[in-house]
Amino acid sequence: MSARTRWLWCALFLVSCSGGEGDAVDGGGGIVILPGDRDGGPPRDAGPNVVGDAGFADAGTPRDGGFDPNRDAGPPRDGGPPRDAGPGRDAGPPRDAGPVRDGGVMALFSGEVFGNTTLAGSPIATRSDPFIDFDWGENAPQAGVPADNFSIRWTATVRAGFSETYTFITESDDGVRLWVDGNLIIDNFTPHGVTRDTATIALNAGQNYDVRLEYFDSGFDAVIRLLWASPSLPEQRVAAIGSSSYDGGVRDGGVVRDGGFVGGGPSSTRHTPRQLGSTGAGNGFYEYLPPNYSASGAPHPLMVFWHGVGENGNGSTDLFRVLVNGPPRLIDDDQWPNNRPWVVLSPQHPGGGCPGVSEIQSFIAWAIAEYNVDTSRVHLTGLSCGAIGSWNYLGQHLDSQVAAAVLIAGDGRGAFNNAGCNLGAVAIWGFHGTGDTVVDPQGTIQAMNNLIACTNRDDAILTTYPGVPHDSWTQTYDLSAGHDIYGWLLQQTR
Ligand SMILES: [Ca+2]
Ligand SMILES: [Ca+2]
Repeated sequence: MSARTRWLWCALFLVSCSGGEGDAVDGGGGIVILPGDRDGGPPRDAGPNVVGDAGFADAGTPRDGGFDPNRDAGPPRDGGPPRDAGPGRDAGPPRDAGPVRDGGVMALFSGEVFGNTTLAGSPIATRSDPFIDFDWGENAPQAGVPADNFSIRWTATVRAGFSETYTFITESDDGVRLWVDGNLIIDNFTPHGVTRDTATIALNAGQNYDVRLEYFDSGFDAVIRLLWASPSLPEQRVAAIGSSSYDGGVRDGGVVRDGGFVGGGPSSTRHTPRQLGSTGAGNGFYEYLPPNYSASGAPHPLMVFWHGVGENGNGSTDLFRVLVNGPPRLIDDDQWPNNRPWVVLSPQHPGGGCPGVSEIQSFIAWAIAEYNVDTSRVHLTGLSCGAIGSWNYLGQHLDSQVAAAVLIAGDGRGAFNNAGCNLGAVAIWGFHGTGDTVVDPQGTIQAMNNLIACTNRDDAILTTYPGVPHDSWTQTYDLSAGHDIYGWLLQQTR
């Protein structure tokens, strides 16, 4: 969802979307949902140490006896060669040869481009697009195609998320016509300036539909967009459905036709909602695929992000809440650089409370089987309730799936009590604002200091933000606090 859409939603539903969630936790016990809001706390930069040192909140004197401020500044403390430098870690044959692995590829609109306005003759070029959303101005749409007097036919398969009346919307300069499920529902194949056309059609949840859009530009500007909306679906670009394993074998709309690799546009173009029930996962989730991801290429690291309690939801109509904070927000806002190599999955926890241990374990297991990912580089991250659940998961499953975790404003005391120094098998970087009145900062501080005191830890880092309230995640995930969590995670292997 765009930032605009998100704020509209926030306004409509009176939900705090900047902080996004609030929860109170009594040492891993019961959760109390508060009207939490990061704006309710003291100003983020009011702490004595925050402003002075380029805004690095943890640059000050350690406040938590035993915490060495240099721990997160120097080279890796194990002093040895990088742990992923050993021979052969990635040298094996692609692990994605099996039939399962071709899930998760992104489907695209497949386009044929013609050198006239009537789609006549043979195509002069082809193209593959995650969305139809273009304003080419007076330029040509691509190399080898004229700037005027061209036409494009796009085809794809889409899937309805709801059994509702959908409105299909085109914005075009010049002509457009649109078929859904074989029905010509928009027919404005005439020269014109940018024009919005709409048509409605009833669709059924979970059903696949063929979409064909034909478009031409006869001169001057060239614009074409394809959007849809329903009572439950905010207006947004139409996305083709995502993978052969989800759709029963419709592969030709997808990456197979495009050399087998996902494209390299802005991050949001590869971010796809996967509603509960549309995949084999136990949660609805948002899926981000990095550029060049493919089912058969080099495996990518996997990041699994768990949100806070305010973003809990049913995994389908509520799924967009996942976009409120953390990596999925950055991805959706195109603030996620293409050189971050992870497949990022952001599941939505249903019901109340925080995600459970088995819920997290099962989701990761499914993801590892479904996507072409490097199982030595599975990284877990979460904020608030998502961090609490992740801590609890680590306390039981240690490094059986995960190499490292970045856990923000959570509570790891129960995990340490459970696993003791064995928790050190996972590299953990814990963050907490000391002004947090929603989740006790000691939940992170005590757990991390206990872990740091262990001799067999892999890597353990504590960063506190003096005076910062519950929302310490925004400045952590967007790197504005100056801690390169992404670079650090990529160094961590299992
Ligand atoms: Ca033109
Ligand atoms: Ca035109």
